[in-house]
Amino acid sequence: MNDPLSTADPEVFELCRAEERRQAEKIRLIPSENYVSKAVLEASGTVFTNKYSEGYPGKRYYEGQDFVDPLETLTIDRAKTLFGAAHANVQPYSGSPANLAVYLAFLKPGDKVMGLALPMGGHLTHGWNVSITGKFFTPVQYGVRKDTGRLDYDEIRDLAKKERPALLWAGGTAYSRLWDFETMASIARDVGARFCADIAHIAGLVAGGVHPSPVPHADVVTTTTHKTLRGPRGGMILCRAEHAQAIDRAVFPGLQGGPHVHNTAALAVALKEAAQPSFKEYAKRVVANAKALAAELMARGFDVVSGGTDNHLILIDLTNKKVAGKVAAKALDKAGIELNYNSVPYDTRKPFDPSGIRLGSPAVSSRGMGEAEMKLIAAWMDRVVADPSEETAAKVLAEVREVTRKFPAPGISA
Ligand code: DSN
Repeated sequence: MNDPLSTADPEVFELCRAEERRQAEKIRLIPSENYVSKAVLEASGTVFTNKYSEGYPGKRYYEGQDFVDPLETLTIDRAKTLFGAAHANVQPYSGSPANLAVYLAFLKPGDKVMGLALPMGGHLTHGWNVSITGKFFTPVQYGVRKDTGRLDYDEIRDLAKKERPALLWAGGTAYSRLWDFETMASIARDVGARFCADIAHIAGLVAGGVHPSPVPHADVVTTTTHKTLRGPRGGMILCRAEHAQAIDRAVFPGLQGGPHVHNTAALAVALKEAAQPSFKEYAKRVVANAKALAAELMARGFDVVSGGTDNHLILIDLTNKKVAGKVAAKALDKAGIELNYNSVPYDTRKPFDPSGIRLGSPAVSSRGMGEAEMKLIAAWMDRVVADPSEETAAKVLAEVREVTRKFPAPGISA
């Protein structure tokens, strides 16, 4: 029972080592991914994984919470301070369960929910039809404008007035512009809806002060903890004091059993890191890098949706390049550049074979890459998209390796 992993299970050990090498060698551009610090990794691999802690600090259903209670309380306090929130629940297993807790807290089955449509850059759990949230509730979906690729708040207001949803979502997974949370809150107020901002993608930018915060405006704010926030896999809910009890009851016992306490430990560490001045610098670098990369790509004729980015994310329609998103993503992966194929607004192709690719700067910025490297990345992408052959991919891969060697990946000693 005390053998190290390399002896106890060489097969799994080797897969872990190989994944470490892969993450160190690649240019990782999937905008929802990052590198956590060594300290966050260490905290997530602790004996807290052995502990059951159903309930909340001071009110548990199992004994032995001597160190879990202070840990969860510390994590809650750090989350509240970092985001200026009245209440925090740090138990959701991830973003989707956090969002489901919002439904359970405020809605009855069949109630109307309004969110940004998935193909327009939204998230499954904001009422998309294949999700439980689109099946058990009545979805109304808004989009982005075809001519600008941006939200039109007047259109959203008109739709909300017509449909009168019980819950209005802001937030998405492929929207590269700032959210006007104040206006979204006023729309919700006008129609008597609860307003929830899902900041999974931009939580680190909000914490770092480079994206406006929804906390003063929203009833509830949900997030994952592992994207720009650079914490462990998990979710978190922030809310007004008046909603604290409803949210806590929805998470436990409404949806979940025991929290994953080892992840709570890692989240506490990540929240401490995100409160440091260096994290503000990181958040600024993320946005500066995304803007630089988008500008370089546009200069090379790439059709960046909405004409640029305000955050960490870039969505590209490859129709003018005459390459499908999946073909480009697979060729780029062979070239050591990892991103994902993605639908673009008003896509005429299917979601599993769409017209676009989605990329972003959180992980490369964590490695300390800057605008010079963004120029290189744009040039490599241009070469591979122009010629998605094995030969070009191999040539680019050799150059990618040269550069990744100079920027050690956080948390990885290999
Ligand atoms: N899977 C996440 C993303 O990549 O954006 C959203 O849940």
